[in-house]
Parts: sequence; C-alpha cells; structure tokens
Amino acid sequence: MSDLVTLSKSGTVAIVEINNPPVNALGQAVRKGLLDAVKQAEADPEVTAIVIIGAGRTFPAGADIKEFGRPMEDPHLPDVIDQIENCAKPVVAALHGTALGGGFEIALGSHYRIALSDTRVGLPEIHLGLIPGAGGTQRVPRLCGAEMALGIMLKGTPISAQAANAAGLIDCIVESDLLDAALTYASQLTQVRRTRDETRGLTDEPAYRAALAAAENMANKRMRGQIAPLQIIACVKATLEKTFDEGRLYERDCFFDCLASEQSKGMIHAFFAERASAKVPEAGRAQPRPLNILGVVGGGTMGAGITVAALNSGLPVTMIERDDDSLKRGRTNVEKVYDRLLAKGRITHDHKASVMALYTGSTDYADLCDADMVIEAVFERLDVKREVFTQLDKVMKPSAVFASNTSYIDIDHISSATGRPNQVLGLHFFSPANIMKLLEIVVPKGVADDVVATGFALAKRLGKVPVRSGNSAGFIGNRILGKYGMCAAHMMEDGATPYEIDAAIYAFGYPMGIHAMYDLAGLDIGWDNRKSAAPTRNPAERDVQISDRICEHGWFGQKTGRGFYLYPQGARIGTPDPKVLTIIEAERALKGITPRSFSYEEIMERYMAAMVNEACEVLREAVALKPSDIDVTFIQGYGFPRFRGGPMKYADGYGLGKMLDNIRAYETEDPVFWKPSPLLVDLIAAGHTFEDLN
Ligand code: 3H9
Repeated sequence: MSDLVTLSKSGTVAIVEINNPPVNALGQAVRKGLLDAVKQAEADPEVTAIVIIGAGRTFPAGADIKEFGRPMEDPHLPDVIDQIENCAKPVVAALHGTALGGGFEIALGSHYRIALSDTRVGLPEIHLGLIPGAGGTQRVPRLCGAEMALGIMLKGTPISAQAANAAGLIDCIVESDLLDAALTYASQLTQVRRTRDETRGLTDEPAYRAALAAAENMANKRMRGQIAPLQIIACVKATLEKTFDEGRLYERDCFFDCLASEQSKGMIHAFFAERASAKVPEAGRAQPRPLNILGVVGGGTMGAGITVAALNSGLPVTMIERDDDSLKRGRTNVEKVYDRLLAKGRITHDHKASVMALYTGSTDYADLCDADMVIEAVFERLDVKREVFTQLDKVMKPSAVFASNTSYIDIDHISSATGRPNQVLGLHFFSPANIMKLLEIVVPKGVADDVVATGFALAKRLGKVPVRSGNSAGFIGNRILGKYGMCAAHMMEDGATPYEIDAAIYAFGYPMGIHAMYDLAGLDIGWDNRKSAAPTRNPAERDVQISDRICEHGWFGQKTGRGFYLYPQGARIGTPDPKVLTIIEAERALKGITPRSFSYEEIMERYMAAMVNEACEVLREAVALKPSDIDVTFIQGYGFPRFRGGPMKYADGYGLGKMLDNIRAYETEDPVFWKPSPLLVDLIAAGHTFEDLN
C-alpha cells in the first residue's frame, strides 16, 4: 500500500485514511492505495465495516488535475469506486472540507455518507472543461433529481452539507469529532446500500425532462460554444434511457471527449495560472503586514464596491468622504448592495446588520489613525489623488500601507505626495469591485516587499485573483486593451461595422463585443483620455475619430440611452444604430477610405494579433512577470473566454509563427501601428512558446 493511504482499525471498523496534502488529490498512488486498502479491509474477517476519511484539511478535492494530459495510469478512478461499491461490507465516507469532483464521486460510490457540518460538496469539473467522469452524472440525478443535479454540475459551485443532506446526497451531519462519529455510525451498520439502485430522483419523469430542456436552453445561451455543459446534459438524459452500467460507459466516453478537447486544456491552464499569479517574488521574501482595519477614501461606485468586498470578508472598514452629504451617499451605495440581496432573499436582515456593524463612516481623515491599510478610491484625477495622499500621510500610522485604486495613473506621481513612497502601491479593482475577481496589484520600483505582500494578502482575504503589474500606463490590462481597441477602430474605419466586429468577438466566446463594452463603461471615459493624450500623440499614428464624433452628440453609451448602440427605454442590450453607421461613413469619406469587407475570421485574427503583440511588449518590459498572468488578467477582467485559456494560451495554440506572419503582413499597411514585438520574434527564433516562459 502507498504511504498516501493508510489502513488501521478501531474495534471491528477499518479506517482508510487518505493523506496527500494539500487537498488529497486522487493521483495514481492514492487511487492504488485506496484500492488496496479497501480490498485488504474487505478480506479481513475481523472487519465489519469500513470508513474512508481524508487527513488534513479536506476529503479529496478531486482527481489530480496535474495528471490530465498525461497517459492515464491504472487503477482508474471508476474502477476504484466499483471496488468500493461492490465491497460486501458497508463503506462509510466521512467528509470534511471540500469533497469535490472525484472525491465526491468516491463518497457517492460509498454506501453511506457522513459529513462535518461545514463541509462543502460538489462536482466542479465544468470549470475545467470536463464532466464528472467517475459516476457523478449517473448517481447524483438518481438521488436528487435532474434539476438539482444539473444545477450542481452546470454551475460547478459546491453546495453546503445541509443542502446535500436535504437532497439525500449526504446521510448524516455532525458538528465535530468526525472520525468518532463515523466509527460509531459504521459499527451500527449491517448492510450495504447502492446509490446506483436509487430511483428517488427519477420518479417524476415530466419534471425531469423539463429540467433537462431548461438546462439545454440555458447552456445554449449562456455557455455558448462549450462542449462540457451539453455533455453533462446528455449524460443526465442517459439516466432515463440507459441502465446504470450503460450510462456509466456513456459518461466515460463523454469525459474522455472533453479531456481531449482544447477547451479543457484552456480551462486547466486557467486553473493553474490563477494560482500561479498569486506567487510573486515579494511575497516569497517577506511576510505581509498585519491587516485588521481597512480605510477607504471615497464612497462612489468603486469605493463602495471595495468596501463591500472588505466587509464581506469580515474586515472592518472606515470610509472617509469629504462632507456629510457625500458620506451619506457612500453609506447608501454600500447598503444598496445588501438591500438588493435582501430583496432577493439571499441574506437576512440580521446578516446585513452584522456586516454593517463593521462599517464606520467619517469626514475626518484623523479617524484613519488606526487603519493598517488605506485604499484611495476618489475621482481619477492626479491632483485630486495627490491631495488625498497628502492628507493621509499626516494621519496614517507609520506602518500603514497606502493604496490607490486607479486604472491608469502613474503610482509614482501619487506616492510622491507622501513622505513614504515605498509604502504606496496601486490596486486596480474592476467594477463592480465586490463582484469582479481580478485585482491588478501595481508595484512601482522601490516599494517594500512586505507592502507588496500585504497587497497580495488583502487580495486573498477578499477572494480576488491578484495579478502583479509593473507601473506602466494602463498597467497590464488597460494598456493591452488600448492597443486592440485601436485595432478594432482601424477595422471599423476600413469597412467593418461595429456590429460586425462585436458579432465576431461574441462568436469567439466573449460575453459581449468591444463596442458594447465601451457603451457599458461609458464612451466619455475614452473621449477624456483621448483629449488629454492629444498633445503628445505621435502625428504619424493613425487617428480614428469615430467615437469622438459619437461623443460630440452626447451619446456616451448605456447611461445616455445611446452610444455605438441604441438602448431604448433603458434596454440593457443595444440595437444597431443607423445614425452611427452614417457617422462612420462620413469619417471614411473624409479620409478618402473605400470601405472593404472583413470576415469574422479576419476580424479575430487582427484583434488577437494586436492583443498578443502588445502583451509581448508588456512582458518584454517586465510589466507582467509571465504570460499566464496576462491570461488571468484577460479571463478575469476583460471577458476573454475561459475555455480558450487566455490570449497567450490561445496564441500558442494558434501558432506563434502564423501570428507573426499576420503581423508582418499588416505591417506593410501600417508600419507605425504594427511593429512585431522583439520578444515574439525571439521566442519564435528560439523555437519556444509562451508556455515555456511561464
Ligand atoms: C475530477 O475530479 C474528475 C473526476 O470527475 C473524474 C476523474 C476520472 N489536483 O486552490 P488552492 C492544488 S476533476 C491537483 O490554492 P484553496 C492547487 O493547485 C477535479 N492539485 O486552495 C494548489 O497548489 P499550489 C475536480 C490541486 O484552499 C493547492 O492545491 N476538482 C487540486 O483556495 C491549493 O489549492 C476540482 O476541480 C487538484 N484537484 O481551495 C477542485 N486542487 O499550492 C479544484 C487543488 O501548488 N480545486 N490543487 O498552488 C479547488 O477548487 C480548490 O483548490 C479547493 C481548495 C477548493 C479544493
């Protein structure tokens, strides 16, 4: 037996313990150990029942994702689970932590399931572009019906032990002493029970079929182009049409189809990239400073969103505003978030009250004297921000960490307003800040390591996905966005309508196209930026002014009812605007451009080439530490389809040589905009890919 699985006995009950930190992933050695242990316990005449339990922080959290992509080694998880299910002695799975994926499937193949009350169980394979492949799609619907089973597998979000218990997925919940409770439970069992024979979930066939139809409808709309969701639905349908064994074989085929797909490779890449982005050199060299009280300056959309994110994590927040009216608005902005949840029945009044008890508002900076960290989230103007930092410098304690929530401004220009610039970093939150996962942590030169480590500790506490960025204009995300945004503008002026460009981007897998996104963010933001950048613009650079013309009409996007699109009666989804097309035609005529047509393929080739080429510059200048950080930035902050793994992963798959050829061809049309990045050229010359740089 392997060291990762141990077998012991308590009286007549055998204890099989899985000990593979940190999450007891089910790698080959664990599977083999588990198989051997169960066989051995079954063969032991003294043993009357078996308990399977995880050591450390959790019951297995699933298959070992690192093994995917390599040849599968025996024993396979479904065979291990068969051994457990076919065991002649009762097997009890004792769950704690996060029993996920293959881990939960082991529990489902066991005859009984007992769990600590704070356990979460689930089948999150969908987030890896996979489906449950060890019986999950066949057992869960048999136990709890199609609607709940599809919810668990299509959302991939773990559910509480209580919800699982109510649905019949867990038999018994205990508050503490899991092993003792499981031993007592197991010692009283006399017979085995097989989840495969359950039919409770199948009793109401019309409801079952209705749930399948609803899921299919949802997947086609909201999970467009993805393979795994439809495979999950097909597997659940198979529970009606096939025997358990046939269904399992069908599930197995679907699992391997998904595993072989580019989509699962992209999503698995994203899984590891999101964990790697938190591992920065500074956090390896220094411990974070204590973080018990947070200050937030500004109660507008961003300040309130950041406050909510902090309050949700249990961090007390002192919000500073310039006067009583503004402070009242700030508090209202925070409360609005909870009131919406209350209205939807997602939280109780008590919950809101307990969270709001952590909130303090003030108009006096001196009230930040105890704060360990302060995040400034005021208007995006350097003079305003500098004034705030001057005030903060007077009142913050010596060890305090200062952060500016900015999307563009040079942090050095802000930090020089304080006497301690080595304690100032940038935190670029994305709106809505309490929802969006991405947090760009902007690290100017000379910032103390423990200050950077504190920024990453804050991100972890708030449940954000942090990406380290150098202090370059627009940081990682907006800098690259600026470039491919320009590429889209060129295509628009050359003949593609904004609606065709958006349709191509949507078909690629984005939730919306770039013009719809501009409308959502507000066209005036870009207009202001272009006006302030005008004096320093390179005159040789192509200057598309279509969106300026739109702004000159006062059409700033959704908030004014029209932008690139029309939004009649407050509509959230826009319709094409013939007047915008007229504006575009006029601009083309002014420049003497004869419009030509663009296929979706060409639109995406140019769009991706602009994105990846600028990303190479961001890497070359060490603004981003590695390509996978850029992938994370675009997946988490800019709607890049996760199933494509991010722009750099996509580029590796597309072929770097082919992408460079495209860029060189575009360069002949516009040598100012299209300059191949030396990093891309060198990478190809060395026969490497972005993956090699990760
Ligand atoms: C599956 O089960 C398929 C089956 O249906 C069929 C098979 C035939 N494997 O996230 P954290 C690592 S598919 C390998 O920072 P947390 C992770 O990379 C699987 N490694 O901790 C990190 O490593 P490092 C279905 C894994 O507390 C470390 O563990 N299951 C795995 O924030 C800590 O992770 C899933 O999709 C794994 N399965 O969150 C669950 N899981 O320190 C995926 C984690 O080197 N995992 N690692 O960076 C999770 O959702 C979270 O990790 C979990 C803990 C909630 C468990």
